[in-house]
Amino acid sequence: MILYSAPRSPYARKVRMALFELGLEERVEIRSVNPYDNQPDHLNANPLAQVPALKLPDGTRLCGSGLILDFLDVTFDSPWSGPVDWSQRNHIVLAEGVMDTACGLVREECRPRECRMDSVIWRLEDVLNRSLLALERVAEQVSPERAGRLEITLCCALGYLDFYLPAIAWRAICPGLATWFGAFSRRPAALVTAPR
Ligand SMILES: N[C@@H](CCC(=O)N[C@@H](CS)C(=O)NCC(=O)O)C(=O)O
Repeated sequence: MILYSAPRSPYARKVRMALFELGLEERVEIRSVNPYDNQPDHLNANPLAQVPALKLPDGTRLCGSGLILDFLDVTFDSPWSGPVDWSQRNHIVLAEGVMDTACGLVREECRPRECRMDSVIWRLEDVLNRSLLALERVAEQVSPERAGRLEITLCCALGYLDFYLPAIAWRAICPGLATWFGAFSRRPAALVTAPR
């Protein structure tokens, strides 16, 4: 299997963490790409020009972290397989949304000052705060000993905030998640894949 990845992408990190937690890291060749370089083999794997994308030995291409985690879940005996817990699935969607919103904020803040739209930034910050507050309620359900899909997604979203948006004081509104994140971040899969 070939994984098209980028060292600082929180979406690619989700997949790399899942592979590591499943003990599959030796079975995957990681190809680090800059999505904006439009490398032909990357575009061939993902016409959206995004990472992550996974190419299977039979040539099948899987685009996006959600689909790739679904594939790993179904194909390998993942710790997050089992009966569907809809409330937990909703929290996973919220954690994915925090990642999307944080990426949107970083993109907006990277624009030249005169092109930035304060109204967009305020809205994204508002969404981030509200979603983080909602996620604080799962602090009692997550454990540093379990690396399920919710934990992996949360870790990558919060790690992205720390790395790219350190001014967002999420620990102040999410003390429970902050404690969990501190412990979960010491797992080998989190250490090996941390953005740097
Ligand atoms: N929904 C996708 C989002 C992937 C994504 O946005 N990846 C970013 C890197 S963090 C990317 O490749 N951006 C390049 C672009 O959109 O042109 C997923 O879950 O994997």
